[in-house]
Amino acid sequence: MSEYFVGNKEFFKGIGKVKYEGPHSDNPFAFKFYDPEKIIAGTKMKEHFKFSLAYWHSFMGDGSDPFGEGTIAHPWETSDPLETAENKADACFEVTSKLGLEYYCFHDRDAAWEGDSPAESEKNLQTVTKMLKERQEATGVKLLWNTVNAFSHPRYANGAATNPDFDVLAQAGAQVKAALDANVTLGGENYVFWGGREGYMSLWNTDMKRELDHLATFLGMARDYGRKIGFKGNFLIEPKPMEPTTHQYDYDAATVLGFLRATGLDSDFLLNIEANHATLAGHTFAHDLQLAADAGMLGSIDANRGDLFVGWDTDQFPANAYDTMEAMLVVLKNGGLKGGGFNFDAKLRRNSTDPEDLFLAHIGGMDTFALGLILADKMMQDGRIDTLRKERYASFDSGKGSEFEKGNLNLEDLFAHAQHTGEPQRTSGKQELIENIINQVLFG
Ligand code: XUL
Ligand code: CO
Repeated sequence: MSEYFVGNKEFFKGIGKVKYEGPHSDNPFAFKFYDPEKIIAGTKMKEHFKFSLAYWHSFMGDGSDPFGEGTIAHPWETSDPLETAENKADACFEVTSKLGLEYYCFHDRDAAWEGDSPAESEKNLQTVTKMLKERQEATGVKLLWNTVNAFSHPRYANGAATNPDFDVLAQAGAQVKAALDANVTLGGENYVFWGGREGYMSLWNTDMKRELDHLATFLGMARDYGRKIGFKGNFLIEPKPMEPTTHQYDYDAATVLGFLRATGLDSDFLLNIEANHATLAGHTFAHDLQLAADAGMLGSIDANRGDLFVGWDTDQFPANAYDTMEAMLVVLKNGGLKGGGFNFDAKLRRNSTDPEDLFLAHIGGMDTFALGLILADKMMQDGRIDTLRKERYASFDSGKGSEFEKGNLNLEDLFAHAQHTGEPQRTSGKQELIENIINQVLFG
């Protein structure tokens, strides 16, 4: 038995603790770039990231798609839900410990099973919470966030907190109450709301205003309950533009920021930005990160990647260092995330059927972000791009431009200034130069 085995059963025998061996190692089970203790930009790599495993993809995702059944074996699945839950808990803490992932995330229905009533479901979750707590204590692995699955059960076909039927909304409320209780027992650092089916498919049968008002009231109730039972972390909203509904109320970072500010929820709720959700909304990952950071509301990250040739949420493991470099530039300049971490909301491809693939995927994801961090730091140290960007706005640093930024001018002042200065000189954005510098810094 491996020295890193922590539960009752070991599911990935033959795979031991994954270590850093550096960029020249040919060991597929070693990190090439992720060196947890290494200091980059004044902070240990592991502290920059707080990497997390996603229970749902790692232990529930079986490679099935709308065209075919699962392809990936789940040795933890049995006919007894209690035994299956315990097996999954063992698998979770085995994988996190062996990979050096310091955190995990789960939905209520990933970890526990649904009962015949809210009280029974709550009891099941409490049973599993005990198992998780024991394993957290044995390994030191912590809960980054948990959430509820209020979208898979048929009762949620018309949404959860935005369902037109109050009885369904109350079922979702019961789930959130039990999940917040579990969070506090487990010392969860954040709590997530992803929209699920909070949106609509046809405006003909939808009262959008009423549904959005209900969502705000529901989120406020969750906040109040969480604070009452001692939850001190951040509530996070995870934007997504589509899937499963046509129009999701939490479309993208800008939409969610507007909603939180309009409803006064912005003092307790931050954003959890997912790469593939940003790209589905027609933005880059960095765009949504930057919006959240500029608002002081960048809470956490769901680290994955989409396939730009495919128009849906493919939830692939990160592998593109150029994208992670852009993301890490935003995070570094923001001074990190506000209490969150990097959760691998990512799944294996349908044809990645070897048990070891789960390890290789996480190693790749962690290495790609580590590489992104190293490159972002290099870019910041080079400094040329930051200087070019700053210089573009030099006209606002003094004179009338500076008066404008301070709010000291009116429209007549703009008229007088325009009349006085005449046609402005054309100024290049220098995009090609910047792209050349990026390649030089990365590969030079
Ligand atoms: C769905 C998604 C979810 C959330 C948690 O696209 O990203 O897994 O992260 O509910
Ligand atoms: Co996600």
